[in-house]
Order: sequence, then structure tokens, then C-alpha cells
Amino acid sequence: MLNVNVAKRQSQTTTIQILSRNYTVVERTFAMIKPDAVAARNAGKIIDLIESNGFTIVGMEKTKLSKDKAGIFYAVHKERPFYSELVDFVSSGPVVLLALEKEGAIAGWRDLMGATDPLKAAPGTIRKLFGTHVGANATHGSDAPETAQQELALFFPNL
Ligand code: ABT
Ligand code: MG
Repeated sequence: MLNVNVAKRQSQTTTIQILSRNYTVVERTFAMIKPDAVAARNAGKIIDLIESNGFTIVGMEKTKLSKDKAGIFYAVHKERPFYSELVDFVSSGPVVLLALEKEGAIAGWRDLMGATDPLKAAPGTIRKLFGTHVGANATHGSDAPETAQQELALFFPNL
């Protein structure tokens, strides 16, 4: 039987050992260009920023989320007062789903997006450039390795 040993999990990369050889797996994250940014025709500019900041796009799909799928995606916010608005918004129009790869992809993508509230986001960040308010903030990014894994499995089961 093939012995695969996950030797080291860091925030940036995972080292796996197969038949005594070490391989480095580059981190992946899940990103979404939300309905507000797609409707404003800013998807191309956001994809350009993703690539020019060194991310490799390993999966991409333009689609419209059903309310059911949006509800599953935002299930962590189920108890929050803004949950139903959030589900309505993210299923209101086409989105672009992305699987991104880079060393430190999860933190790196969140840095490039900027703060959740576009009014508080730093200059040059995607949410500052393309977001409108906290409920329409142009993009999503996974916030930790566990959520990245869950969200990638939900939207890119074959990756
Ligand atoms: P996401 O990438 O969309 O998950 O945003 P982020 O992780 O930066 O922020 P969180 B806290 O996860 O917000 C989820 C969505 O909820 C919206 N929101 C958040 C509100 O509408 N009102 C609020 O008071 C808070 C805290 C912002 C996020 N998405 N949108 N659209
Ligand atoms: Mg979040």
C-alpha cells in the first residue's frame, strides 16, 4: 500500500512525503466575485488583479447560485441578523467562482481584498476599489484552511 505521510502543515504550504520523497503542496483558497461586482462589469479588472498579484487560477466558473447553495455557503452566519439578506444578495445574480493557488493564498487573498467594510478598506484593495458597502463588498475569500477546504469542496468538488 502507498504510504502518504502529511509531514508538516504550515499556514503557507503543506509538505507531504510519498515513498520517502518530500513534495510541497502550494496553498489553495476559494474566492468569489460577488453579484455586485459582476453586475458592475468589474469581474475582468478583479481577475487581472488576482493574476498580477501572483495567484494562479486553478478553477473558474461563472454561475448563478441557487438560494439553497447560497444558504449552505453562508451557513456559518445562520444566527446573524443579516443572514437572509446575505443569502438573497449572493444568489441575486451571476457570480464568478475561483480556486486560487499561491504560497500563503488564504491570507494573501484576504489582504488583497481588504477589510470587509469597503469604507474601512485600505487604498488599492479590491473592496476599496470595487465595493460599495458592507453588504455588497465585491468579493469573498475563505478565512482559514478549514473553510478554504470546505468551500473548495462545495464549489469545485473535482479539483
Ligand atoms: P466574506 O468574504 O463575504 O465572508 O466577508 P468577510 O469574511 O470579510 O466578513 P464576514 B464577517 O464573514 O461577513 C460575511 C458577509 O456578511 C456581510 N456582513 C457582515 C453584513 O452584511 N453586515 C455585517 O454587520 C457583517 C459583520 C459582509 C459579508 N458579505 N457580503 N456581501
Ligand atoms: Mg467570511
